Amino acid sequence: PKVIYLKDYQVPDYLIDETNLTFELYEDHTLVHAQLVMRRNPEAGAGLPPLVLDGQQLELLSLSMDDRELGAADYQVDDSHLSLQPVAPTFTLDSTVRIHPETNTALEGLYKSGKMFCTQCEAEGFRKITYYLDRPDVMSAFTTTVSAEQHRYPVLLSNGNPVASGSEEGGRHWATWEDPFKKPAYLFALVAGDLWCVEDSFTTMSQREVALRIYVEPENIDKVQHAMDSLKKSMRWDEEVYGREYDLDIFMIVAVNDFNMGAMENKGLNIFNSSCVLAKAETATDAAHQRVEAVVAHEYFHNWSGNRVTCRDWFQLSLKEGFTVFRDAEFSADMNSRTVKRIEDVAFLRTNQFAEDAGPMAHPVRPDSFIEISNFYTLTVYEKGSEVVRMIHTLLGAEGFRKGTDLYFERHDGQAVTCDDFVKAMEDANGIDLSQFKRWYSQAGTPRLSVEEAFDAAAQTYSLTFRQSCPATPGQAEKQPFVIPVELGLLDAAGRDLPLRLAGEAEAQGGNRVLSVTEAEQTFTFVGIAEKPLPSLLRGFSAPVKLNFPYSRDQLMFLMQHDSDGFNRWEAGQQLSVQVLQELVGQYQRGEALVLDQRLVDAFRTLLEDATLDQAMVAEMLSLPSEAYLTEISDVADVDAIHAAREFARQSIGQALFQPLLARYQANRAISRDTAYKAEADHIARRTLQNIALSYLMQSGRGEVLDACLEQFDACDNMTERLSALAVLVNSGFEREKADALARFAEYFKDDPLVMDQWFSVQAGCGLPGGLERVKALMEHPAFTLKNPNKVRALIGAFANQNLVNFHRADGEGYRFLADHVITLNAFNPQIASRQLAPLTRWRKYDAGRQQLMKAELERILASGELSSDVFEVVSKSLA
Ligand code: HT7
Ligand code: ZN
Repeated sequence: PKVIYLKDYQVPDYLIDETNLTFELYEDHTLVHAQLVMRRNPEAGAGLPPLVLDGQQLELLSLSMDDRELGAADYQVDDSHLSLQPVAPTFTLDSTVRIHPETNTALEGLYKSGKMFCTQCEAEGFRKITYYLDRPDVMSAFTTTVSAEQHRYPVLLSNGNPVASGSEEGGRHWATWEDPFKKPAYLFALVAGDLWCVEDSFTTMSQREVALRIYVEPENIDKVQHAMDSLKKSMRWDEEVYGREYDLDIFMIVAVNDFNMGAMENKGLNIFNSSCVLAKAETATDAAHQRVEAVVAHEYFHNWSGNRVTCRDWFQLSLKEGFTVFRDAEFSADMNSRTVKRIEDVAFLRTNQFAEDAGPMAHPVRPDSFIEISNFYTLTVYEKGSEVVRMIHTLLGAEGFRKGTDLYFERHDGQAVTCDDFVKAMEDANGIDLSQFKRWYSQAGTPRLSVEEAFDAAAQTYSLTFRQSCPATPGQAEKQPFVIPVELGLLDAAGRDLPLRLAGEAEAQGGNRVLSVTEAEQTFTFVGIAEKPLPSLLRGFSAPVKLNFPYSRDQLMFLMQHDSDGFNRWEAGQQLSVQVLQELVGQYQRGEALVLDQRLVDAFRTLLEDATLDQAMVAEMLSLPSEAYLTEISDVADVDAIHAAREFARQSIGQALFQPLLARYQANRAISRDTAYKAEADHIARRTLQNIALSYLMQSGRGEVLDACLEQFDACDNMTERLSALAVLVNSGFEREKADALARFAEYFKDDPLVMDQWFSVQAGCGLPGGLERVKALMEHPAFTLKNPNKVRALIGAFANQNLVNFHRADGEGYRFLADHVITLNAFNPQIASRQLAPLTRWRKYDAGRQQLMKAELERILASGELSSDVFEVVSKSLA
């Protein structure tokens, strides 16, 4: 397979001003007629080079240029291109191709999900629909006509505004849609199906009425209101916070069951994985409700950050994705608890993106090369990309950042641009130089930041010396220093923030400030500090780095109680837990009896007994770091020791704090019992704490807790409580009750695929012995199919990513199981196959025996026959 390099970028030779498409949808094929109004790109130089159009899996039926039919001698076709020689600088090209959506299992291009036709064109799916210049810097005005059998497909949708419709002979009908905004082909969408819709409207800030429609299959019509509410909140928020108004007369969302990712921001016609749009109390958890809110917002925000201003090429993917993730994170922070949202995002980033940064697929936020672009929809491009935008926000402040985004949108509306253009707008709007900062876009790897303190009582100075470094990553041995914004405070003995004055400054500038660390080693000296303070560093996780400061456990307990920054209160608790758990890991490895540091128990007791604390924060702080995070921070991860240590800590805490946990549980469950479900922050906080308490209590194995758990399982009115109770049972030793609950749950929800996904996941994540056998048995369940990506993620993905102790069993059977399924999936859905590979790529983290076994499976995949470029790229880079 060919490697594509950023340095080879060239402007397109030709442009497409107008794209007129007609789709004739049939059960055994589809005909696509494309009329492309084209011209030579004036920026590309003189002469008329050959026109090379992208096209894959297309059967060319006819081709004409300016109404002159072309014969086989006039063009060349191979499996990915159609080439021909234009004779004039402007011309119209007409083509007709036959395609087969009914057999398209890769879910890219035009395909069928159940009974409905739908599309997924990002990144390079449009070339499976018709011959085209399928690259994001070719932007065109699309008119689309869809024709299909009326009875089976009463709803016919495409981008833009509806302009005409009618009936045809033979029970068929048609509809024409016109999108006035020029767009790249990756934003094209088409849907045809028997769909119902919930309709609403939104009045924009300039008083225009926009029709809002969410289309779903009829059985899901009662699960749409939460998404509609989320959409309206998103539209208002983007007006208020960014001054961005929606532009078409109609905005549509369609839910489909078979979808490779979460959702897609096609202009005016967003297509969603049903898991990211459907939610009601009885079937979706709090987390699912929050995910729907976040994904609806994310896709809506793309209308400006992605659609109106798009990417010049796919190396710039983070231009739209990093920025839009930052926008959706801020939206969620404003709609819910800001601190909790930040805690969740940072925990996710540190566990998963840091692992990617430390592995064989490590790449910069703006990659330099790729084989298959689908492999670069990564945590680095999305999540780290968002952190990079957040750092710009931190450095410029909210006002400066808004000036920068205003300039960016104004300057580049209707253009396809680069990450450099984004940063330039920030620079120009604020009169600053971000050239060193841009290393965040080009250098891969997670920087280490170690901090040393020095207190001089006589001089009343306190110095912090920062040393930064960044490990080598594939293709990048040496790294230059980053600009690292470090938000910090200094706490006095009473836990108050001291006024902060740096040497040379006339006066103190508050008790919280941002230092810019720009050198490999750099010292900052604070003056007027009478007593040695305790530093609170990297508040709010102000930069995506691994911070190292030698806190004692007592200091961490102090920060847990007193830090004015909520995020750092949580962070202190996490660091304390990590120290304690690592001590237990050591004891386990040495064959010693495990002894839990009582300070952790005391800290948790204080949290539980203080009724004034925010319940959401208490819930976060009572959650121990995950096994995956403990793995990420280990040099060589001992899966068994980590599992044993964490389980022991959970049991000890459950026993030692039985009474306060029970009190919290009972109080919260009583309120839940008497209150109708709402997916609002205070309700969610109450249920989260209730369910964490329940999971600790269940460690005791006491009958009274089992009764409480069963009562919750049976009597609750919502999926959050029901699924938590089920998860706790599944992870317990109450075999009879577990089997009974699982069976009753499956019987009741067997017709709801999204609920069955949760049923699969809960069992796939169970760390009790025998996990692989349970997962293999579940693959035989009638509700399971490898053809549906949600099912693959729910069972295989959950097992390999969340059930580490079973996946990494020492005989390598977990690895063999995953490799077998990657090989199977490779044949019909390469994107999903490639994404499942991630756990195997992390082989360097494990002991020599497991390394051998994991590499052997990667080699077996490589030798298994015809590999897609998706799977080939990940496997070959992992073994390099
Ligand atoms: N921009 C969308 C990306 C996406 C995608 C990429 C590759 C293959 C399938 C896909 N489905 C959606 C989603 C987003 O970030 O908003
Ligand atoms: Zn996105």
